[in-house]
Amino acid sequence: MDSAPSVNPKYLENADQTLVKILVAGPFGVGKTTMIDALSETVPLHTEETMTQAGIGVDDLAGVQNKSTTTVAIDFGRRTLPGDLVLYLFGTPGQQRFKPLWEDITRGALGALVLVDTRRLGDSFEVFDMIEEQGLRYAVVVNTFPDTPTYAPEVLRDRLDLADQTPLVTCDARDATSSIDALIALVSHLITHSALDAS
Ligand SMILES: Nc1nc2c(ncn2[C@@H]2O[C@H](COP(=O)(O)OP(=O)(O)OP(=O)(O)O)[C@@H](O)[C@H]2O)c(=O)[nH]1
Ligand SMILES: [Mg+2]
Repeated sequence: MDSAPSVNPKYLENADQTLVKILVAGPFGVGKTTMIDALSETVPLHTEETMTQAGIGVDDLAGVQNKSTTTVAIDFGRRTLPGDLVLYLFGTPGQQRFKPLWEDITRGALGALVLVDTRRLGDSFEVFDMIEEQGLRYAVVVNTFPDTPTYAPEVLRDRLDLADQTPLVTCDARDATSSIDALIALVSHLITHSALDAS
């Protein structure tokens, strides 16, 4: 009697993929949730809550007046890059009051995209401190808004005190192609400077 080939349903086939956790960080309203929406090939997970009058004087909406919600826990998405590199994207909340959560979300990440808004550069310093305390490699992504002032890269590097090898790119977080370029800048940096082997 013929018997069916034995298949053990308990195990999945070995997929030849490299799985990497990437952080998307930055201060309040800089475009983290927007970028994960643009990048994710799966339906992203968001934890948005409506901003109420209680936030007036606490969460500064200057420059992002149309913003009506804020992330209160995490954003999550997934993006596969050529070479079967699967990036799990974890977005943090923006406000400094969530700092303990930033540190929790950061655990196990290989690198970070740090979004900055050049209209409010000072808001980014606390995020940079946290990323550097955690020893994460990162790329800096300037998310451009209509009234974003333009700085020469060397001026911006100086203002943000960036190391020479840290990638500095400009993007529109609403645009997938632009956001993927930022992600590739980070991944190239990680491949050059860390154990990540995408081959
Ligand atoms: N013009 C322009 N608007 C943007 C861009 N990225 C985001 N926005 C808008 O800016 C606002 C802020 O975007 P969010 O993605 O919520 O920012 P966030 O960093 O996730 O904010 P928090 O989670 O509250 O810290 C939203 O109203 C977006 O529609 C951009 O590249 N250009
Ligand atoms: Mg958000």
